[in-house]
Parts: sequence; C-alpha cells; structure tokens
Amino acid sequence: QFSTLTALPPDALLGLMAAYREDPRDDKFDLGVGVYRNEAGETPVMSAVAKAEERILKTQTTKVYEGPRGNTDYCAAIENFVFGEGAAAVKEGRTLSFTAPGGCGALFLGTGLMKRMGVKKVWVSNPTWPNHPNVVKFTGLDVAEYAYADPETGELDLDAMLTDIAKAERGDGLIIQGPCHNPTGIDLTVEDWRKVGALVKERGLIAMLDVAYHGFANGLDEDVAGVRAFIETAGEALISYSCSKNFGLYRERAGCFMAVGESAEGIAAAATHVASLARASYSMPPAHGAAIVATILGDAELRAEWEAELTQMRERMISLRKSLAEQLVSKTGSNRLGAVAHQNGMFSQLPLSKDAIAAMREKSGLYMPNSGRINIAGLNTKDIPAIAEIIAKDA
Ligand code: PLP
Ligand code: TYF
Repeated sequence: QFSTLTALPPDALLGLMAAYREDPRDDKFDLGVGVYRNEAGETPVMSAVAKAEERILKTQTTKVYEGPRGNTDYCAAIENFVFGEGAAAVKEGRTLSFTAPGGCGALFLGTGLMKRMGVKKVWVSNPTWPNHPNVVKFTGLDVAEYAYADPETGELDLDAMLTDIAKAERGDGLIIQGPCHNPTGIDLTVEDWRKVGALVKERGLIAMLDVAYHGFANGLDEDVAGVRAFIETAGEALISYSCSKNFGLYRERAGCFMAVGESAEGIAAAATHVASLARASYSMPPAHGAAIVATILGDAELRAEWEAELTQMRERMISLRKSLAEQLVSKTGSNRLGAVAHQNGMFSQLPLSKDAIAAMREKSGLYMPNSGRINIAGLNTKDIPAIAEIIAKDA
C-alpha cells in the first residue's frame, strides 16, 4: 500500500548538513543548521547541565508519568522568566503553563489552542523560521505573512509590519518571534513591542510570542522586556518557550507552552483545551530536560554557573558579529552588510542571490541555506577573514 505515497522533497537544511559532511575539502565552513558552537566548532553539554544530570541520576526514585503539565517546578521557573518574579497575572491565576516537547511542541499546542478559539488564519513574519508555517498548516489553519524587515538595510520595517497586521481580521492568529529573530537577527525594540501589542488588542487578534533564544541577545532580563511590554499593552498572549538553545538541551526536547489572559476563568478553560491537545498527540511530555532546567534554576550555585556560561556564549556571538561585519565592510568597500554587527543572536540573513550562495558552496566550500541565513555561532576567529573574503567576492 505504501506505493500510494508520493515521496516528499527532502528538508533543505538537513540536505545542506549532509552535503557539508560529504564535502572532502579541508577548507570548508558550515554556517547552516542553527545550533550554538564554541570556538572549536563543538556543541558541548553545558557544565551546569552535566551537574544537574548527575544530581537527578542520584536522587530520582521513579519514572512514573508526571501528569499532563509535566514538571510543575519547571513550569513555574519558566513563568518567572517570562512574566517576571511575583507577576500579578501569575498570582491572580491568569496564566497557564505546560511542559512541552521542545519549543516546537509548544508551538503545536499554541496553534491547536488557536484553532479551538476559532482562529482560521495565522500571520507569520516574512521571512520566518520555516517550521512556523509548517506547524500552522499541519493544524489545518491558513498562513498569511506580515512584512518584517528590509533585506537591503537589514533593519526592521515597523511601519510595513503594522500596516500588514492591521489588515488581519478580528480573531486571526499571529506569531511574533521574541529575541533573536530566526532568520534575520532583527528584533523589535520595547517601544515597537508596545505598538504591536496595542494594535493586536485594537484588532482583536490572538498572538503567540515565540521565545527560542532567551539570553542570546542582550541578557536574561533585557531579552524579555519586549515580551512583557507586549503583554502589558495587549493584555493577552500565548507564549512558546524553548530551552533547546539557552540550556543546550536540543535533543532532550525541553519547551514550555504558556498563556496569559485577562480572566482566571478564561485561562482555566484554556488549560483544559491545552491538556486535551497534549493528550491526543504525545499524551505526556518528556521529563528529563525539564528536570535539568528545574534543578539548575532551583539552585543558586548551578543557576549562577549556567548564567555565566550563557553570558560567555552571548558575548562570543556578539564579538563574532562585530568582527565579521568589520571584515565585510572593509572587503566590500560598502556598508551594505554592516548591519550584521548589531543584529541579535545566532542568525543574520545576508541579501545574496541563490546563484551567489551556490557559487560560494561549490567554489569555496562555504555552506549556508538558500535564504542567505548564516549561523553566527558557526564562525570562529581564525576563519572570519577567509569567510568574509568568500562572501565579499560574490556579494
Ligand atoms: N522557534 C524558533 C524561531 C526556532 O528557531 C526554534 C529552533 O530551533 C524553535 C522555535 C524551537 O526549537 P525546539 O523545538 O528545538 O525547542
Ligand atoms: O533554524 C534552525 O536551524 C534551528 C534548528 O526542522 C532547526 O532552529 C532547524 C530545522 C528544524 C528544526 C530545528
């Protein structure tokens, strides 16, 4: 019966990873898939994570299901991250949180909840992470795009963004990325978040804020200031949170789905729907990654160790950005690619043609997806001059 299926095209990013691995050249550079790397090109287990795991192994007594919300200490810790310690909404029971299988699992719960709320269409930024439209369509909802950044200047086009969001119909859904927009690295300022929040409220839209790189832009508090400003003005939001990047827990699938609303009754009803979406799909969330995060955030020493390592990772990316941008500006003799210096997090999107990107891969062994997105953490100090040279030649 399987012959009734037509094979789907392979995932472009996974294909690029395979092509890189098979490239026999010694001088090759991988700026493809979005995982953090250190100067040696490795993605090690963070030291606080390793210590937390040891502790968990020594103290755990059972593997029995935790329940549909998963690890409730973890949920509370992530709520504190997003809403702030002692937030009124949490005290008043106007929030909900579920441990989810990764940030993507949280996005899945969020689009599912949107559907239960009568949403038919979900607006995503142009460009965005391809899995956003993917999850929206899988849920059976239509996708629309709002303008986001100007590829030529590498800056946010807030007016165009607001103009498009204003076209949404009452009850439409919207996904907005938190810090470190994937793929552009271009973020909203706190003031921008307020404006978008006010418009979302005025138009009666249902927004999901996707926080997948908390701590990668400017700091743990700084990076959620915009999200909190949005919640303040809009009054309601769904939030998907991922610990894949900031705790380096990729394969453990540690995410959290949250919502905040204006009434405790509404949120209590929403929680029953989130539980039913979880039950019908993966039933119970994975425990290990969430236990690691709860152990770290519940222990002052481990937390300080994690924060220090996260700071190191962030500072490394900021310094790589500055250095790449300097080299690009000097080698192209133009400021066109200079915005890379002040964009945020792991990605920037270079305004390069598909032909130029193919030429860089074939002639020079520089791998990036056709979108022109580069993984900043895939750079290292030693290779930056060579990489800037290759890009400048074809830019
Ligand atoms: N949202 C964005 C924008 C991402 O880039 C990612 C990245 O991997 C995720 C969500 C979720 O990741 P994960 O499901 O691995 O936690
Ligand atoms: O955008 C990225 O590269 C990361 C990793 O289906 C990723 O977010 C890529 C593709 C995918 C899941 C994760």
